Amino acid sequence: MDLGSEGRTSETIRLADYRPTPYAITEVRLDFRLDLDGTRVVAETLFRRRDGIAAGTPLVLDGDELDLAEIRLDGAPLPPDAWTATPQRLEVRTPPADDFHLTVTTWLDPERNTKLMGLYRTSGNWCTQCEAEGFRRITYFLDRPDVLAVYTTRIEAPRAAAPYLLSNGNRIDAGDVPGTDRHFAVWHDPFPKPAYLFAMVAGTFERIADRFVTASGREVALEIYVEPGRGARTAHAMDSLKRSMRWDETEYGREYDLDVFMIVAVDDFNMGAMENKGLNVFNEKYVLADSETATDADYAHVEGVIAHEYFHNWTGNRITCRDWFQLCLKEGLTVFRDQDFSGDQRSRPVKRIADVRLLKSHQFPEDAGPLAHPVRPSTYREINNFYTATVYEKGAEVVRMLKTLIGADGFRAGMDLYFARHDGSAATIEDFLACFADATGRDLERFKLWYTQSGTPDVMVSTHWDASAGRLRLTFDQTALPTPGQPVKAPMVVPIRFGLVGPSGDDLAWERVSGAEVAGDVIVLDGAHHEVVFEGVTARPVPSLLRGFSAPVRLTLGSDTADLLHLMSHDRDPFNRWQAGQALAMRALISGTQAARTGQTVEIDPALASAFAAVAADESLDTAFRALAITLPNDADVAREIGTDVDPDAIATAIEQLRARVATAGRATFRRIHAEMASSGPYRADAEAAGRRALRNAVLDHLVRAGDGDLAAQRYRQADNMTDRLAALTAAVTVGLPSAEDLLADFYQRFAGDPLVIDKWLMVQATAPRAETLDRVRALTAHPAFAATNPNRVRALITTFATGNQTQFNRADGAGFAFVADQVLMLDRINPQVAARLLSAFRSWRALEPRRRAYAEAELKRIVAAPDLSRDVADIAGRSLE
Ligand code: 0A1
Ligand code: ZN
Repeated sequence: MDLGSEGRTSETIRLADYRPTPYAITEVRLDFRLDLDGTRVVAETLFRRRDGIAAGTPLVLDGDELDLAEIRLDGAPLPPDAWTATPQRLEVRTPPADDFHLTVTTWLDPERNTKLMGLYRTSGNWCTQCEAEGFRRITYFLDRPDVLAVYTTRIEAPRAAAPYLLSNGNRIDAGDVPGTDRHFAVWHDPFPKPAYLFAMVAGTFERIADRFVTASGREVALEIYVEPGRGARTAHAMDSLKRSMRWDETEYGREYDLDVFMIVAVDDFNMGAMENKGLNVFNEKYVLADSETATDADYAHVEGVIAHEYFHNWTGNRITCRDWFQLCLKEGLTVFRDQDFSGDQRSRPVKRIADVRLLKSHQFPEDAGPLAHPVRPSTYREINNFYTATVYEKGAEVVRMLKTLIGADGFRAGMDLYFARHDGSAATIEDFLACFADATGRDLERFKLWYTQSGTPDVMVSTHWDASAGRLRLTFDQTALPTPGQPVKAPMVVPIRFGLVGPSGDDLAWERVSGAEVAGDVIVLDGAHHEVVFEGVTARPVPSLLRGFSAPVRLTLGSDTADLLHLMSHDRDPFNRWQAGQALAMRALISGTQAARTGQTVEIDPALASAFAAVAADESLDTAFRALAITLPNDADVAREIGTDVDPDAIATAIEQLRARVATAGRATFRRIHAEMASSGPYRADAEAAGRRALRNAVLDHLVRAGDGDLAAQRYRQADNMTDRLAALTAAVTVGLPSAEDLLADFYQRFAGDPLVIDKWLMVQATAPRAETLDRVRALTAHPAFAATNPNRVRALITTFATGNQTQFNRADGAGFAFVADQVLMLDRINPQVAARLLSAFRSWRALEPRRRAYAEAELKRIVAAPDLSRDVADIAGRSLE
């Protein structure tokens, strides 16, 4: 059995078992000697016994697949009986009573490291990834976030293979190694950090340099490193970085703290990007953008991820997490900050709608299925499996609710206190909440349930209007279904932002309100049942509740169609205007699905069909908002809403019918808008131009379905940017137009050799809702553009098929599940993280109708029974079946 410093077996790790390490590490000196056939690492670590720990207590260090060459203590070789080592663990039996140095030499083979954790090679360059537990694949260490040390890193490599040698902090030395073709660089990071924030990169890059002057007048060098030839595509990333740096100064008073801030873009990366101190490593997908190769959505993602990683410098790096259970402390908070930043850069409501769509499509199903876990979990088997929508997106919603409850000033005061109290240390959720409680005097004990209780609360609302008394009664009932390990739920604190919309569309006033805490335009529910009574309301109100999606709950409202139509055209809260349209469409889709299962067709209210055209034409609204408002719920949205006994084919039929109605009812309007939104003049990337493209492409989608198929091919051929080209291609392939094959072939030819763009080509094919798609996806796994070793390629083709193609992944014959399960088992040998993420596509299997459910279960059981599974895949498969 292998016990590392956390007492880890392959069993469950528990928050309740947290103990500090017996030894602290104050300093680390790393020496990387990179060669084409292998790497030698010498790590010299200074240990200090913590107060209260008995002298002679064994020192146990974590390792992972390590090859130990040598070990020395205070410079001298250690006798064989003084230590034991396996690839997973190093123990020094009786360390000295006083501070001591341990010098460990390991051999690494980055070329063969397909897990992309620790030191690996990508496009011929060397690169590290240490979060969460990758540092232990470089050397034996106390590899946990509460062990903070100061790092000095020397890198030596052949000059020709690695002209650039980078690590955290500031560069303090560099030069040639005399008499060789090698050179070196030495980096020193003065800020103590946990090992997961360590990074080292060496290789051949194109470097783009700029500068930033901080609010206090310090000059910071900004450097972006990309594959040679790609430098011209970094302008948007650099601009986003500068705007992020300024924003953190103005909004939070946080300045950057080193002399240089570097971003390196790599092709092989398990996630989006990584916030290593001073040396962010990015999946190149979130750095490179130009009009020919990136869509407007890609531009927004680059901006958001650059901001996210930069903001981690304070929320994550300067203040880090005590243990991995506290992951949301850095992630939820940093997502909240990047969302807020992006909201400031372009339309805030449009950004909010996009964030809520992401939350509902990724987090809600997670919270409703076997993989549900609290924002702060209390147990885990494999931490890599907890970089989830719950920790990130729901974690951000919790911070947003906190701000709603205590107000903007209280929130800023709490954040200031958080930075003042915890800078330079590793904190917990309790520490974080205490700052807001102390800064505002508000008791947050009950609010903390959002961190510890999983599942999405259901809030049912019923409305009673007494016209003669001018009284409105809103009855709220809060419940939550059981989730794994949590059979019984307590009521949460739910802030409901609201307005009472009057007949003319304006918000009505009231004289008195009782039944719950109401502060400004927020009702705070904190019990299972509330009757909130408004008195002195002068006209019949239509309640607009959960404005801006003020809490991550499922709100069920008894409103009738007329009320929703009223909100759809009048609510002054744009989020709820959008939401009202979606709710109306959803009702039609749910009855349409029921009808499709019994072979009937359902009548769709003509008022509903034409309401979409009316919003599309409403020029008082932002174009990007109009585009979202006419985009109907997709099949995953409907499946989630139905929740049990789901038949994806019936849902697809209902969606087809509603789309056809909306498209037919709106055709004249959509054609007019399509013409009006055509751009004159050259391409522009700004929000206004992007909004026009979004609206034009949203109406294109409707028109293509209403018979204007030729428009797709025409738009594809005329396109002078990727947003338009991809929208036209997607419409053609999704609808199955005769031109689709030609357009696909053209797209491939234009962009062959540009893997990020070819990913889009793979994605479009993987999402086509047709029976042939599975064979096509299978064939594409043998295409030269595909590589199972590259996470972006796998995600573009296979993960997109499993998560973005409801009818074909969930095929009634089970073939979609079988294919994905085969891929999971194959990928598990290469990269367990990627395999485990793909496997989580099965998370909603219990919601399916019985036949599909049986097929999915059989595949999960086949995976569980397979030999030599990684901990990552075994954990997801096991929990999926629990
Ligand atoms: N902290 C990063 C996410 C991240 C997590 C694990 C990784 O290793 C494979 C890489 C990145 C973020 O939130 O951006
Ligand atoms: Zn993050």
